[in-house]
Amino acid sequence: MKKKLHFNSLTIHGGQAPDPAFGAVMPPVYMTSTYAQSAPGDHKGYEYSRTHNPTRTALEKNIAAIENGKHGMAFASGLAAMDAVMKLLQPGDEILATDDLYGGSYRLFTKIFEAYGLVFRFIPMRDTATVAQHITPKTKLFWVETPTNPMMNIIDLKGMAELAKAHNITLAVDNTFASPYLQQPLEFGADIVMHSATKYLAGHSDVILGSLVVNDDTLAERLRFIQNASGAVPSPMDCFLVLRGIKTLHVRMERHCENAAQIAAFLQQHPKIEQVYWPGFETHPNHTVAKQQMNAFGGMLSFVPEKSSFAMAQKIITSLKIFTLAESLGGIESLVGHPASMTHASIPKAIREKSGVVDALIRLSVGIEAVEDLIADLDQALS
Ligand code: P1T
Repeated sequence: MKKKLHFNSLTIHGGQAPDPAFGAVMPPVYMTSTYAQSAPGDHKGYEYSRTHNPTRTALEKNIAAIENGKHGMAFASGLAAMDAVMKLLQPGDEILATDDLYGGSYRLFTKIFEAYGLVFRFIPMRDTATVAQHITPKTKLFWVETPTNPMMNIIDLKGMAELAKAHNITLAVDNTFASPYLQQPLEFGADIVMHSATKYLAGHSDVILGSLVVNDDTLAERLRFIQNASGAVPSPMDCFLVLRGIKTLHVRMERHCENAAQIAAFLQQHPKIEQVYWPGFETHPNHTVAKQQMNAFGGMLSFVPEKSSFAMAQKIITSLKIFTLAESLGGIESLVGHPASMTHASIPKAIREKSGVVDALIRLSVGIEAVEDLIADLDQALS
């Protein structure tokens, strides 16, 4: 039996082999929509690029390898991947989703899929026992983000998987914030792991792409059917870019995590900061779970300035010089975001504030620049 490679080798070699045509070490970008057949149905495994494309196959195999799963699928965006998962369900089915999640996910669920009869309940998932209370015979899917966007809540993946199994519920985990470098949800018993590969997997803020990884053959077949039938697939060039990004995932993540830890500590002791949300703090409500299921604490953190002052939050955001004010996260460059007006604006104010997304909340995607420069930037903005 072949010995399984370590994660830091799988990012580079997982599912990859030199291209059979000329031995290209990187998978060529197969810019083709269709493939010649020598007789009807007689082809080399590829017929039409919505169904499959060799560059996409290379990426799909690689993503499956780094998530320690069997089947990988790539989509035109993270939301397109989620859209495919929702199409597994039937009208009347209930979905329990975490109450703190990406605003676009909330929008997809409530503004698109509710109209097709799916029923969503957004609940706090920090404590598995609370989740259990919301299960009904119609509950078919758990939608989990951990760490959550943007409050950095941690959800117990093993506990959720046990609960899901006991009630025959599918557990889907959005692993965007952690990346497979930090945690591999299938290992804890999740059924589906989803990524906005736009973020850490691609890592360079130059592409939009989504992915799903599953172990179950039947589930993979159903999702592949939806992928082809609905057609929200990425271009070969985008697949190439994400594949190239993944090859450095482990070294980037190491630095993202180191830098974020130092910035979290800096903000935590700063007199003008009221609260810092980062799962690496021992005082974080689910720090113990984070330590159990993650290899480190990630490159994301959120904070609120003193007195929860929106005016001060605005002043900090606009004073930053290295942190760029922009949507998205997970790229090599540091970004600052204002969830209430940007990534989470599609969640009604009263609902988003219940989960902590107040107007004064600031989110940081800590990049891999010299941490001294990042801390100096925050220091000058805060003064
Ligand atoms: O942007 P797209 O690739 O479609 O992915 C959507 C998505 C899904 N899940 C999570 C946890 C996400 O953070 C996102 C996208 N998020 C941002 C753009 C953001 O700035 O939070």
